[in-house]
Amino acid sequence: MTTWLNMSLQDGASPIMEQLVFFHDHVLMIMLMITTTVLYMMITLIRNKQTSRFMLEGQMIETTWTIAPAIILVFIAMPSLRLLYLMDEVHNPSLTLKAVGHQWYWSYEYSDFTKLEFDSYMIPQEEQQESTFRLLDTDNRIVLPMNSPIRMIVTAADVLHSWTIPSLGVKTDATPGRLNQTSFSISRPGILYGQCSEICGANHSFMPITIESVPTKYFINWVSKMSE
Ligand SMILES: [Cu+2]
Repeated sequence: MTTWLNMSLQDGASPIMEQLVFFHDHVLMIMLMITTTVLYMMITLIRNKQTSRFMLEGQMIETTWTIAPAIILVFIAMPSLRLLYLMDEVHNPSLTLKAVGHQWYWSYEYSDFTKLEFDSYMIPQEEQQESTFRLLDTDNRIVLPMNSPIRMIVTAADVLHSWTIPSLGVKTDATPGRLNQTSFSISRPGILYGQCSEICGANHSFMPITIESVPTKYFINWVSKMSE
């Protein structure tokens, strides 16, 4: 999760998010290259007298500064498309989790098990403890096994919501009457936080998402305890 002085993106908790962070840094380097060049050009333009008795045209430089941006764009487009298609892929999942957005809480269904479903409300400020994070912790956390491919099915019951976990690189619209699919696998144990990312009404800021990523055997224990 994001803490104080944590600028830029959160640490990736899934292989996809790690790649997204690398791509972000890669694009930032290209931007740095462009902005320094443009800044240099602007300063030189200002510091020069714009007159010359001999120079009438510059075919070479004009060709260069037309083609160069196109080549730079290819270096951004290729890795971007690679990631786009990689994120869209569903690699035969070992577990399916369905999230339903409500005004204003999330409810979850583990469709692989019988009667394993629950609502997940934010813990209100009055009921906070030392260990809870304000506006981020929920009364019922999603428990998921780490290192296994998970299929997410996202939908909504009333208005538009968006199911988001920044450290997993997942953001899926929750639309009433539609099932949206995405997938991820969590690469480490821990608690992952997220929030609704679609302005959905008065309590939009108060319907957080909490994932507890645990080793598979802990997950199996949890499932058998929950479906008792
Ligand atoms: Cu919402």
